Amino acid sequence: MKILILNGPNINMLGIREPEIYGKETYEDLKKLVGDYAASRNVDVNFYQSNHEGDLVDAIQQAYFDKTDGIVFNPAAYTHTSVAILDALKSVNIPTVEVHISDISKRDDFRQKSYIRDYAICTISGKGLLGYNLAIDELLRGGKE
Ligand code: CA2
Repeated sequence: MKILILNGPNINMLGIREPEIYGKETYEDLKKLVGDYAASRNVDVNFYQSNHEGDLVDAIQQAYFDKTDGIVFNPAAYTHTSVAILDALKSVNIPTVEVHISDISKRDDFRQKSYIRDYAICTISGKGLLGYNLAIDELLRGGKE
């Protein structure tokens, strides 16, 4: 099974600021944690992070041409704003799990809206970096191994 681990704006800043919300681990730590877990589950993972909405749209479209089986996606702030990203997901129709490191249900009002939630097969929020591994499990349960 081939999974894209896709992260939106500022996720590359993990561990650098706001550790009380997002923890002390860095984006490199995240890649190691998820990469090791994926290997243990015999899953082939690709990581991509961008601070740019259009680049995330391009990555979603590329996942279709690469015959990617599933997407683990933390759209970060674009969760709450981006119809373009929702449309890209709909256009490729690849099973997608929405992940948030923090529990967005307990945060600001503007974080309560998710354009991705209704499209995603499920949303994992507030489980820290472990949420990405739980998302892989969800895709393995729902997708082909
Ligand atoms: O909890 C999450 O994973 C979020 O998707 C993170 C986004 C936020 O806009 C969403 O509402 C919830 C923000 C990512 C910013 O990451 C930072 C990392 C270090 C320092 C500052 C921001």
